[in-house]
Amino acid sequence: KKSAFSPAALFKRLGLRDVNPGVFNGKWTGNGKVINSISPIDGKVLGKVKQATAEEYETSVQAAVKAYESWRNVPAPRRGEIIRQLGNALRAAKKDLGQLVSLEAGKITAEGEGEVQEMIDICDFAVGLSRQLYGLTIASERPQHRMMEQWHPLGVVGVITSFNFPIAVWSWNSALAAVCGNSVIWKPSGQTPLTAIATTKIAEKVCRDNNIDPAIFTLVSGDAETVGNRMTNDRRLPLISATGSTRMGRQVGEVVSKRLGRSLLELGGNNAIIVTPSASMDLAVRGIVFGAVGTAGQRCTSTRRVFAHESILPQLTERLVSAYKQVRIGNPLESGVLMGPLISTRAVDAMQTAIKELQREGGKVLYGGELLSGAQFPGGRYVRPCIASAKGDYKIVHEETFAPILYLIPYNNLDEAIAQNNAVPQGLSSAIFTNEMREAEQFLTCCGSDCGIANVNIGTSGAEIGGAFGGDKDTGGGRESGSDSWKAYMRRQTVTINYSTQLPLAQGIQFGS
Ligand code: UN1
Repeated sequence: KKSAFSPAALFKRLGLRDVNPGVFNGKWTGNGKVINSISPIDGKVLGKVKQATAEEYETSVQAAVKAYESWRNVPAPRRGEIIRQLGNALRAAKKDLGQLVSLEAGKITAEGEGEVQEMIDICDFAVGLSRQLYGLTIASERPQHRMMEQWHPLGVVGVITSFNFPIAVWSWNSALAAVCGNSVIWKPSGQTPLTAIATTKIAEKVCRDNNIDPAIFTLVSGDAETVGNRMTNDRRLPLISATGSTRMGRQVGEVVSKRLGRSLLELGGNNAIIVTPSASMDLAVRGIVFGAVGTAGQRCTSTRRVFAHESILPQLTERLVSAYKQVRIGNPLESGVLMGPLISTRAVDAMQTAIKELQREGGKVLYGGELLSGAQFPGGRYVRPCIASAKGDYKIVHEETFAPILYLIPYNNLDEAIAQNNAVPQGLSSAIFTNEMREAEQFLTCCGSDCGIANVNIGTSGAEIGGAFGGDKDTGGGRESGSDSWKAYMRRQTVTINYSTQLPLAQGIQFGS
């Protein structure tokens, strides 16, 4: 009997094979190390990917530079048209690509498709943006002078992505970078190389249909040594946009800043929800469960800490435990399943270590946390999501464990809860559930949450693409996706034009006669 997630037909539709070249720079190549893409669903090999050699990295950068040099001359709205077509191609492939995300990253179907929807949304956003790359005009202090600023493309943008949003984060960067006139060189996660290949094939076809050099969307699969480090050190890449752990981001940031390049970092989160006595318990429970259990706790926006007012903590705990008991765990492609596997057995180990550490510090497991075994949980990556009681100052609570562990922490007054929200190194997402206008507003003041994302009566995860996405402190400071994040992919040029017959100097300086 064939297993429910036999990928053969899907692979064919997406142009994948058993062994796939993992480098695209106008041509598909890959003569480096061959890696396995392992499905976390059953721990079996989904397919093989031939990664880049050092020489192929070099050829790829050259191809991306060359593609940029003609792409930057294509008018921005015309670049938008290519991205509009990319959005439509993604619409057509939504189910297939979503399923591949499920196979390779272990997301449930709704979340796999949701990831593709984020790609479609950012394409739409970028199309509009392609006619709105506005600069300012500025009043000059000199007569018959005009000042303005204009935005030019940067060049080749390096994009490093993580397994948990294996393609959406590429699209946030690439759709914007492309309408801004840049080309992109992409190093995908070694855990999700097939989704990267399938996505690049879709982008390649759109380019070819339009006679655009497809190397504007260059792909270089490979490890840190062969590809990642070369990218961060490469002066031909003026911007490196990297998503992943704080440890990785610190390295990237250091190396890139040493050559005075720009980096756009989306690193760890340690996101908290504050639940006040006036909150709607129903909303809070739903927000917390989606934030903590969704994507098996492997979003950078996942809810990891809950600060509940001590008067409602017992009730909230009970509601959460009973909601957790309803969560169906299993093959993420099966309907009704809400939580799939963790990405790797290493992630399972990290979760177990964190739980032990928590207990050592005095915390208690209130529900779950264990590794699941048995025929319906093959591959050793399925866990029961964990609810634990904790204190805000435990060391482990200040760390981001990329797994479904939720720390429940009592608080007594809101100032203290906000202080604890802010007491961790990370600063990505945060939320308050309250029906008290004063509490909500306090949370949003300059003395409130210190995170890049602050929500009221919405959980910490599941942001729309229209806002700027990112956070401060150890989260890295980058903002990507919506709002004016496009400016990160362009260089600003201030222009002063003199249309008089004199040469007046600024600040009224007289220089000679
Ligand atoms: C990530 O986990 O790296 O806000 C990105 C969210 C998603 C994106 C998460 N839209 O949860």
